Amino acid sequence: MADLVLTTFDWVPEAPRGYVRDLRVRWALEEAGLPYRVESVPFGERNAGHFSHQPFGQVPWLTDGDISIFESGAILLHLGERTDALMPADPRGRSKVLEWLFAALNSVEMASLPWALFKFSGDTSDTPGRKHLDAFLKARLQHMEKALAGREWLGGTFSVADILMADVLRLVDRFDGLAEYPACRDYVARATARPAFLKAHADQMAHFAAADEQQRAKS
Ligand SMILES: N[C@@H](CCC(=O)N[C@@H](CS)C(=O)NCC(=O)O)C(=O)O
Repeated sequence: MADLVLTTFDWVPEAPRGYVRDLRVRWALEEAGLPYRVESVPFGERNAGHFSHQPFGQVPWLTDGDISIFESGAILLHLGERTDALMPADPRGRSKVLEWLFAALNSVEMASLPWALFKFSGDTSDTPGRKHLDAFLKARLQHMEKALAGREWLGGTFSVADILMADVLRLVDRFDGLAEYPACRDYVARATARPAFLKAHADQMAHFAAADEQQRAKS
């Protein structure tokens, strides 16, 4: 089996720690029990080598032997195709996972990310654009609340779609945006109680803490 190498930043500020998207990939790799190692690229200076793997100068990307893949959704799909632990092999089960995987990214995160960026920035202005964003997210969450009521996992069994959807909703929960959506909140709690998530999260936090430590040792 080819080596799996996940690349993330060497350091990020405190606020996004625990939410950097390499976590989605770590989580999937831990769920699947696939061995991997983590490499770092500078957060500050993004060189041509970085852009050759990730054309927006972002993280994460994954190399699987001589294949290099960017976009967390594409990476999770790639891993899902390697193991039933992340995506069922039968066409019906697979199509369920695919639709929810794209829904997480293209229907829910499309609304939740701009909303969360306002929250991160501390901007509390009540502009028409802001109200529009709040309403956009609310509409998506109302539908997710119905979709998740009485359902443990989106595709029947746990899959990469749940990794993406739970990670997307978890960021909303961080800013208390799920207060009126108990099924969404329970789903996030259920997903993030999984040992694979806990390990992935702890490893990401340790990765960035080690960078702080190295910085302190140098100064
Ligand atoms: N759609 C991309 C987004 C990747 C992304 O936003 N990465 C963030 C870290 S979570 C990043 O690299 N931010 C630095 C930047 O945009 O310059 C994915 O899901 O992989």
